Amino acid sequence: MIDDLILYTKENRDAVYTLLRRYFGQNRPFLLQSDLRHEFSQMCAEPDKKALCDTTLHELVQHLQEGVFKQPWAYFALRERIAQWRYLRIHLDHMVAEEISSAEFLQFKESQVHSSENPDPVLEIDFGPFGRNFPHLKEAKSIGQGVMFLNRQLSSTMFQRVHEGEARLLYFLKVHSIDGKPLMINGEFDSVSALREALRKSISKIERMDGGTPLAEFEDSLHKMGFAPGWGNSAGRVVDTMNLLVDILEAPSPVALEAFLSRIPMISRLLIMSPHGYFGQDNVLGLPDTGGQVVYILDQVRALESEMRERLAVQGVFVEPKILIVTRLIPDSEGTTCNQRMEKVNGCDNTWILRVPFHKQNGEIIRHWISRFEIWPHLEDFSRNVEREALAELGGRPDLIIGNYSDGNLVASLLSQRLGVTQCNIAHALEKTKYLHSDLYWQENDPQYHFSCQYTADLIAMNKADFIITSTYQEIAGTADSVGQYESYRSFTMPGLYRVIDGINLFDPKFNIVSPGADADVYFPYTEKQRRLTSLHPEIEEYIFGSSRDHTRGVLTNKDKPIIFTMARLDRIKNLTGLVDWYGSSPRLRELANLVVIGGYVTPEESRDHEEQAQIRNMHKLMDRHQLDGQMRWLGIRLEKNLSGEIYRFVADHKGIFVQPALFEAFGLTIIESMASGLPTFATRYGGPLESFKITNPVFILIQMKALPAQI
Ligand code: UDP
Ligand code: LCN
Repeated sequence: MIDDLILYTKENRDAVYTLLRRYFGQNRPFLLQSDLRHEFSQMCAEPDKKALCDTTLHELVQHLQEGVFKQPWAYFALRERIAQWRYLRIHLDHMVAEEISSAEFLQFKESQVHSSENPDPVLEIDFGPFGRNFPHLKEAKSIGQGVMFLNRQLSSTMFQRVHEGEARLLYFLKVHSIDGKPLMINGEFDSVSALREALRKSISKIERMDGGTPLAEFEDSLHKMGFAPGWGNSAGRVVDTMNLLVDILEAPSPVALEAFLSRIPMISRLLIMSPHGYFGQDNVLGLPDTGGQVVYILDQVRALESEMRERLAVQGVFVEPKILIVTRLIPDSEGTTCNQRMEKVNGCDNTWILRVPFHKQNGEIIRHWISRFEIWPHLEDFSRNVEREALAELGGRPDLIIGNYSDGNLVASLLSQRLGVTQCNIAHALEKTKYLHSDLYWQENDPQYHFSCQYTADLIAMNKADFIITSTYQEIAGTADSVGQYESYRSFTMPGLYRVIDGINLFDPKFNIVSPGADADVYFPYTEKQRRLTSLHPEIEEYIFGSSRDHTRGVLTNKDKPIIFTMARLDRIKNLTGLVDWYGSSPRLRELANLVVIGGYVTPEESRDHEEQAQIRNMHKLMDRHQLDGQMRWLGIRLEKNLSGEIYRFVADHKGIFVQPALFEAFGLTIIESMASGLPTFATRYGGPLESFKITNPVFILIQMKALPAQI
C-alpha cells in the first residue's frame, strides 16, 4: 500500500499537494486518523474536487493513522491492515513521498514536543531480536489463538524431527512432578521404543479389566511397569490416556497432542496477583480502582479451583489444590475486610485472599488506600514480601503465577523471574489507549498519572510473560479501523525518556483470547420469576423511588416512566457525567424516561481519588444546570452483588434500559450483566463491546454517545 501512495503522489502531485496544504492549514503538529479523514472528506465536498472521492487517494487516506506536520515536512503512519504498519514522509516543495523507518517517524514526533535542535540521545528499545527464533503466527486473523498454533507447531516438529520430538516428550514425562510427587513415568526408560513397549504391555493388561476399576486396585502393577500416577483414576481412563500417547508416538496430530497434554495434571498451586484497590468480597465494588477486575478474579478462582480439583481427581492424582489471590493489606480499610491478612473465598474449599502491606522507607506499614496510579514505588518491596509469605502459605513454589492489570503483571514478572515459574498476564484494560497522546505528553501528565512508570511496567510484563489472556481480539490488535490495546505498544515514544521501535509482537502465540462471563446465579432474566430475590424489592424500591436520603441526590417525581439505568465506577473514562449531560439536554428524553445513576459518592469529600472528586463535582454541576432533581436519581452507594443483580431485573420490570456510555471500555462486565438480566442494553462502540456482544444478543445496541438522545 505504501508503494501505491508513493506512486500516486508522483502521478497526482496536485491532488496530494492540495490535501497536504489543508493538513498544514490546520496549524496542528499532530493530526489523528479522524482529523485526516475529516479534512479529506471536506476537500472532496468542494465542487471541483468531487472526483477525488473515488480515487486511490481516498482508499489511502482511510489507512492513515497519524500525521505529524512541520513545514516543509509531513510524516505519516500508515496502518496498511491490522498489525501492519509502515511510515512515510512527504516534502511539501518537492512532493516526493518516501518510506522511512518507525524510528525516524518517532524522532520527528519527538522533535515537535522537544524543539531543541540537538536533542540528547535517547534510549531506543527494540524487543524484536529476542523473539527471532520462536515460531510466530502469520495471519492477522489468527492472532489470539496461540495455544492452537503451538499445538500445531509442536506436532509438526515432532513429525519432522521425530527422534528429537519424541525424546523431549519422554524427558518431560520422566521429570514431571506435582507438589513434589513424580507423575506419569517413574521407570528408567532409556529410549522412546522402551516406553512404547511398556505402554503396549500396560494397555493390554489393563484393557482386560472392567473400565470402571479404580486406580487403587492396579496402581502397584502400573508402578512395576514404570508408570506413576497421572494417567487416570480408573482402568478405562488410564487406557485412554495411554492410547493417546501411543497415537502421538505413531503419528503426531495437533488434536491428539492437545488432548494428551490437557490431561496431564500440571497445576495444583496457583498464585494470582492483584495488588491495587480494595480487593475484597463485600462492600468494595464501585470504589475507585475496584470494579470488574475483582469480580472477574473471584469468578475465575471459583471456576479454576473446581476445574483443578476435577482434573486432578480424574487423572488419579490425590493432591489438594490451593489458590492464593495476593493483594495489598490496607489497615485503614473503611468498613471493608482489606485489613485482614487472610480471607477465605466464599464458595471455595482452599482459595484464599492473602493481603501483604506496603511499607514506607522506614519500614512502617502504610495504612491508607493508594490509587493505582501512585503505587509504583512500592511494588518491588511488595514483591519480595509476597514471595516470602506466599511460599510459606503454599508450602512451596506455585505452578503458575497470574498477574492482573499493569501493577499485578509487573509483580508477577518479578516473582516468576525469581522463582522460575510460568507467568500469565491478564490486563483487560491498558491505560495507553484510554488517554490520548499520554505517551507523547507523558511529562505533563506524570505528576498525576505516572504513565512513564505504567507503560514501562507494561512493556516489561508483556514481554516477560509466557502467555497473555485477553478478553477480546480488539484488546490485542484492534479492528480494521481502530488500534488494539497491545498494538499501541508496538511503536511509541515518550520524548526524553525512551523510544520504542518494536515493543511487542502481536503475532506471538503467547496471546490467547478467553472472554469473561457473568455469574449466571446472580445475573439471570427478569422473567424467571421463581428465582427472583423479591425480598429485596422494598429496599430497591426505596433506593430508586424513595424520598431524599443520605448518599443520594434527586427524587423521581413521576414513578411511571421507564428507567434509563447506568452503573459504574465514577471514572472520567466511564463517562457517566456524559450520559447525564445528554439526558439533561434532551427535553423529549426527559419527558419519556427517568435516569438512575449508581456510581461514586454524592459528596466529593468522601472520595480520596482526584478523578472521582472531579466527576462528583461535575455531576452536581450538570444536575444543577439541567435542573434534573425531579427526573434523575443519583445513588452514591455500593451494592452487594445479589442486590445489583436484582436491580437490573427491577429496571427491566419497569420497562427500562441499561446504558454503558464509556469513552472507552476494554470489555465491560456491566454490559453482560444487564443483557443477562434481559434489559435492552446500549453500550459504547469504543473498545471491546463492539466485538463481544454485537452479534450475540438481539437487545444489544452500540452507541456513539454524540448521537445518543436521537437514537434512543
Ligand atoms: N459494580 C457494582 N457496583 C457499583 C459499580 C460497579 O457492583 O457501584 C460492579 C458491576 O456490577 C460489575 C463491575 O463492578 O460487575 C464493573 O465491571 P466493568 O467491567 O463493567 O467495569 P470496570 O470497573 O472493571 O472498569
Ligand atoms: C477491566 C475493565 O476495564 C473492564 O472493561 C473489564 O470488563 C474488567 O476488567 C473485567 O475483565
